Amino acid sequence: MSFTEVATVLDEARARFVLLLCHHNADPDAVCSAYAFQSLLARCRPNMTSEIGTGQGISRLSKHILKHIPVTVNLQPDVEKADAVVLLDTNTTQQLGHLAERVTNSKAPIIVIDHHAAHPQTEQIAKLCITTEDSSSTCEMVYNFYKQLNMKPGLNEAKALFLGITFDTRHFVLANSSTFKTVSELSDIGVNPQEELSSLSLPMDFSERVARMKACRRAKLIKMENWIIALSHVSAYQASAARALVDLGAHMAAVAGQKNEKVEISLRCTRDFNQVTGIHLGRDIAKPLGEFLQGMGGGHATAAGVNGTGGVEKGLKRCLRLVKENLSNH
Ligand SMILES: [Mn+2]
Repeated sequence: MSFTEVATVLDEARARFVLLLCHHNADPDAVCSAYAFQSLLARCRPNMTSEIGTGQGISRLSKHILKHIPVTVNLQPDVEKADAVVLLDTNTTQQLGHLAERVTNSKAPIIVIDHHAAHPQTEQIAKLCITTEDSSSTCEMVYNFYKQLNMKPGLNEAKALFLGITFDTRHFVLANSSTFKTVSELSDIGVNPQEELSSLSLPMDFSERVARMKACRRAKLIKMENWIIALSHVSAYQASAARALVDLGAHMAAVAGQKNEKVEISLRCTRDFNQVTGIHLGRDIAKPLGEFLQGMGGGHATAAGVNGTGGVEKGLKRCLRLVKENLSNH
């Protein structure tokens, strides 16, 4: 899978304006791969202009990174104006948020560059899908495009690629040997890993620190089988507080917060808790808890959230009961 294929599609479309789209709440891998791709395109196809766009904004961490790297992201991209659309780190149109329909209906050729397997529906609408599943990140794929063209990314592009790779490999926990080779080459260009790593951690607000510590002080610990379940409540930053409780040692944490009649509950657990018990927080706890609280709940296996009505006490009590029931079911 090579950049030549991408260039062929763009040349055949006689593209003048290329739109590079990231998924909603674009993470550093999405934003940084789009940025490095944009620079590559500007160098090898100077007659083409391109723009980075996203349907529903970029993540807080991406915003933080953009303070150091000069990336411009258009939050209201003109899909209809594009002669070609490139989706980066995005393998379904749903991930484009409110741009999904406009991209699907676009007559311009669509190119997908992603390290996740292509969705069959995406393959149907795309002219070209480059999906390298053994790649650590979309950033590593874009770096390989540079190599194929015998080009070296500039310093800012190299920094961006480094940040995207670091983020997507969860600080190299998921890295493979090619990742380390890539990172070593990026360092040769002038990236200082120690310096860059610091821009991947968000400075924490004072109020968030207080919320996390209050949640810990108020936590009620329950031992079920050999699991420690922590329940707590705090008026803001519930998700951060639940994460803090799990970091401290709880296997699972539920942190509730009340605003008028509304209650919000964030759930977090360790990977181990999910794998051994088979409990999927989104499906098994948040969803029924949301229904019970006449609201909505859902999420991932180890991170989920619920919105509903009722008190903190009532919500946490039901949450604990759901955990108990699920534990005895497995
Ligand atoms: Mn990614």
